[in-house]
Amino acid sequence: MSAPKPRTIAVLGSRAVGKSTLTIQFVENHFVDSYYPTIENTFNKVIRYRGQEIAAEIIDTAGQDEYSIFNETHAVGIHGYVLVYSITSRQSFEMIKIIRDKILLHTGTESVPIVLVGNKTDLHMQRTLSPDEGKELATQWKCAWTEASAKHNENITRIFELMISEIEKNLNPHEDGNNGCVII
Ligand SMILES: Nc1nc2c(ncn2[C@@H]2O[C@H](COP(=O)(O)OP(=O)(O)O)[C@@H](O)[C@H]2O)c(=O)[nH]1
Ligand SMILES: [Mg+2]
Repeated sequence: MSAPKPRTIAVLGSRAVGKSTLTIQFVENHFVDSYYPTIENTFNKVIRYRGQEIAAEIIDTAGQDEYSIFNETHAVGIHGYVLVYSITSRQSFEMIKIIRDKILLHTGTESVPIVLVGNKTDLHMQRTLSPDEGKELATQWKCAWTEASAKHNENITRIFELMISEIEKNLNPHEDGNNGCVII
C-alpha cells in the first residue's frame, strides 16, 4: 500500500492568539515566548492517525486582521484550516468568523475542514469566552473544536489529530464512522 499523500494545513487567526506558539509546540515540543509576529513559516511533521503515518505540511500564517487582505494562496492547495482564537479576546473570536467567510468565498465551497481552537486556557483570570460559545460555533459550522494551551502543551497534539480526522472525513465522506462532527 502506498503512503498517504501529504496534507497541507494552514493555521489562521488574529495576531498574537498563539498560532506560532502552538505550531512550534506541536512540531518542536517547546514553548517560545517571543516569536517574530509577521512572518509566515512552513513546518513538516508526521502525524499518526488510525495507524497510518501522515506527512503534514503546516503553514503558520502571519495572521489576519481587519486591514490585511486575505491571502489568496491560503485558498489553494490547502486541505484543512486550524482557526485559532484566544479565550481572552472576543475580537479574535469575531475575526475567526470573518476569516471563515473569506475562505469559503475564495474556495467557492460551502464547507472546508476546520478545527476551531480556543487557545490560552491557562489564562483563567482573563477568560472572556466560555467553552460553550466555541462549541456552539463549531456545531453551527459542523467542524471540530477544542480549547488548548500552547504554553502548557495542553491539547496541542489533539488539534492536529482532529485536523487530520476532519480532512480524511472530507476526502472520504462515505467511510464508516466518518459522519457527524467531532467535539471534545
Ligand atoms: N499564556 C499563554 N500565552 C500564550 C499562549 N500561546 C501563545 N502565547 C503568547 O502569546 C503571544 C503571541 O503568540 P504567537 O504565537 O506569536 O501569536 P501569533 O501571532 O498568533 O503567531 C506570545 O507572547 C506567546 O508566548 C498560551 O497558550 N498561553
Ligand atoms: Mg505568528
